[in-house]
Amino acid sequence: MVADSHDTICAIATPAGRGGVGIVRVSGPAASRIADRVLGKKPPPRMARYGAFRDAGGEVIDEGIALFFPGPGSFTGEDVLELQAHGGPVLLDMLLRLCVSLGARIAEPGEISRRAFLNGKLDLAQTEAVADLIDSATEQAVRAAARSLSGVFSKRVREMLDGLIGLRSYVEAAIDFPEEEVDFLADDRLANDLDDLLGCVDSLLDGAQQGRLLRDGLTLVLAGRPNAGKSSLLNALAGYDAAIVTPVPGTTRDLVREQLSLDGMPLHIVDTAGLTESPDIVEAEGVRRARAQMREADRVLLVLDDTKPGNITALLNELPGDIPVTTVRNKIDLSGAEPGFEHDGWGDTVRLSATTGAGLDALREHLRAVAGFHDTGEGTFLARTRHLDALKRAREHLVSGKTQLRETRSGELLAEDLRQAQNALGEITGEFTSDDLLGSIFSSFCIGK
Ligand SMILES: Nc1nc2c(ncn2[C@@H]2O[C@H](COP(=O)(O)OP(=O)(O)OP(=O)(O)O)[C@@H](O)[C@H]2O)c(=O)[nH]1
Ligand SMILES: [Mg+2]
Repeated sequence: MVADSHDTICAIATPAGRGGVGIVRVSGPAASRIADRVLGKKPPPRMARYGAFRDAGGEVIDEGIALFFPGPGSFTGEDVLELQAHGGPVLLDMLLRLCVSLGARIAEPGEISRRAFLNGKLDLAQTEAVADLIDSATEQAVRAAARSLSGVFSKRVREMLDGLIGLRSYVEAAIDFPEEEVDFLADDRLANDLDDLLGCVDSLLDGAQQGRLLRDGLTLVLAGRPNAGKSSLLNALAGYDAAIVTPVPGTTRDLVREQLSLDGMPLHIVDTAGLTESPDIVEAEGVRRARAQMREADRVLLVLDDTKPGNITALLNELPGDIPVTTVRNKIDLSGAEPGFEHDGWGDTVRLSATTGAGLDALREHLRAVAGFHDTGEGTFLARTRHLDALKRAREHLVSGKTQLRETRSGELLAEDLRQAQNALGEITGEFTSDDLLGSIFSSFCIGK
C-alpha cells in the first residue's frame, strides 16, 4: 500500500511554546528540494549537519541541525527532512511558512503517522501506540505503550490471524470436496485448533484489558446521603484535602474531581453532593449533577455512615441500575465494626474509617480486584477500547464456530465464523479498517504526530 497523496506535508513536531530546540518536520517528494533551498545543500542521508537555515531571499533565519532521511527508510516511508532549530514559536512559524512557500502544505492532525501507516511502516495498533506513548500518564503505561509500539501486541494478533487463515483454508478446502466433509468435521484437529485459538484470544484479551485500564483507568463516583463522609473518603484516598469537609450536611454541591493512581492505574474519582430531597435550588442542582455523573461511572461507591446507615434498599434504588456498586460503610471508628471487605447481602461491602484510615487498604485491594488489575508484566500492551471490542468479537465468532462444529456440523457456517473472526482481528492491525475509522483514529492525534 502506498500513501494516496503525493504532496508534501510539514508540521512543527515539538510542543507549542518556547524551548531550547524546536523541530520542523517535512515529509514527501518535495522534502529533498526544500532541503537544498533552505540549507544550500541537502545533508547526506541520516547524517546530522549543522548549518544556516535561509529564507527565500538568502537571509539567515536561524542556525541548527538538519537531518535528511530518504524514503523508504524514514518514519513515514517518504523522504523526510527534519530541521532542528531553536524553539521559539515565531521562529518555528517562519520556518514552517518557508517550507510552505517552497511547495509543502501544513499537515493535518495525525497525518504524519497516517502516512507511516499507509506506507506500511507501522500497523494501526503500533501507530496508536505512538500516540498513547506520548499521552501516557504513568510509568507502567509508558512501558506498556512501548511494548505495543515495538509490535509485541501486533505480532500476537498476526500469529492468531495466521492460525485462523490456516484453519479457514482447511475448512474451505474440505467444503469443496463434500465427500470428505463428514470425516473432516469429526476430526479432532479442528476442535483442538479452535480451542488453541480461543486460548490465545483469552490471553490477549487479558493483556489488553489491563492495558486499557492503564490507559483510561477506572472512573469511580462517590455517592450517598449528606454527611456520610464522601468528601472525607476522597481526601483519605487522595492523601490531601481535595474537597471541603464540615459537619454541616450539604457541604459538597459541585462535583469534585481528583485523578489518583492505584499501582499505575489511573483512578478518576468524583465526589458528589449528598442525595437528598432538598428545596434549596443549589443543593438540588448538585444532586442532579451527582445522578448524571453516576451514569458515567465504571462503579459507584455508595458511602454510608455505619452508625446510622438508614434505609439502604431505598438508597440503592436511587442509583442507576446497570452500574456496579460497592457499599462503603464509613465511620467504623464510631460504630466499632471491624475494617475489611465482605460480600454480604448488599453485595460488595467495605467497612472503613475515612478519619483513621482503617480499612482503606481493603478498599484499594477490592478496587484492584474489580478492575481485574493484576501486576503488569510482559503480557500487558497499552490497548484501546477499540482493540478490546475487536478481540471480543473475534472470541464470539470462535465460540460460535465451535458450536457449529459440535452441534450443526456445518462446514459452511464454521467457515463463515472463521472469516468473521479474521475480519475482527484484522481491524486491530488495520488490515480491514474502513476509511471512516481511520479518519476518526488519526484526527485524535495532535499536529506533528
Ligand atoms: N468519626 C468519623 N467522622 C467522620 C468520618 N468520615 C467523615 N466524618 C465526619 O463526618 C462529617 C461529614 O463528612 P463529609 O466528608 O463532609 O461528608 P459528605 O458525605 O461529603 O457530606 P456532604 O458533602 O454534605 O454530602 C464531617 O464532620 C467529618 O469529619 C469517619 O470515618 N469517622
Ligand atoms: Mg461532601
